[in-house]
Amino acid sequence: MKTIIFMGPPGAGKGTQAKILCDSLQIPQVSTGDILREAVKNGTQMGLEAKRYMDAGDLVPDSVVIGIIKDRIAEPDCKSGFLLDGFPRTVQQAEALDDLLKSTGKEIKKAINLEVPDNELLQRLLKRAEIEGRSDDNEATIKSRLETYNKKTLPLLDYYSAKGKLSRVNGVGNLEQVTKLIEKELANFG
Ligand code: B4P
Repeated sequence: MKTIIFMGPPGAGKGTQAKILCDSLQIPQVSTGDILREAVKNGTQMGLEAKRYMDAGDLVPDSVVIGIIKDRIAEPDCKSGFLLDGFPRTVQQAEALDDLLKSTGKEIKKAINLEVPDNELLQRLLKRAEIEGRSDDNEATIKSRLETYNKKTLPLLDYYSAKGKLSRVNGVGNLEQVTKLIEKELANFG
């Protein structure tokens, strides 16, 4: 069962690498960021609530994203595995995920953390701002997203390390180089 988590600071390349890996592993990419942006675009109640947090560089409340994941991984395409891109982002989300999986006899096999220094992250996200115009890719919000990451998401590394599931991967380099490093970490797992 291929059950993988991609973690890392904003702009580390989670979404970029998740797409590549999901194509080759033939499992769905489950990105909470993409699901939330779609809800914002569609103007749903959940999207309207989420937008306030996203634009401020804060995390959307745990109860909202845990609900999203619960529904999404229950869909038929997730039956034989999935790659979670950007979830969990807090210890509470990780614990809820473990409980959800346990109830269906599954567990996370590998948590990949993509590591990129802050100055490079800032450059990447400012560049993306020019290309895609995402409302949370401006300098003030990026800095606040990085602070949120350090405060709320970094403790997750200890969480997965203690379970022997964490792999730290250097996210600096061209796309192919980073993909190769991730593939090496994912080799030999069922
Ligand atoms: P996400 O959508 O997860 O956004 P991200 O962290 O900015 O993206 P990512 O790391 O995937 O970067 P990408 O590959 O695009 O979250 C957005 C917001 O949603 C959060 O701030 C939060 O508010 C909310 N949210 C999402 N999940 C949540 C959760 N679980 N709980 C609570 N709130 C949640 O790469 C960035 C850029 O770098 C791209 O332009 C790319 O082209 C470039 N790039 C990638 N790899 C590169 C490389 N090797 N070299 C150079 N450039 C590279």
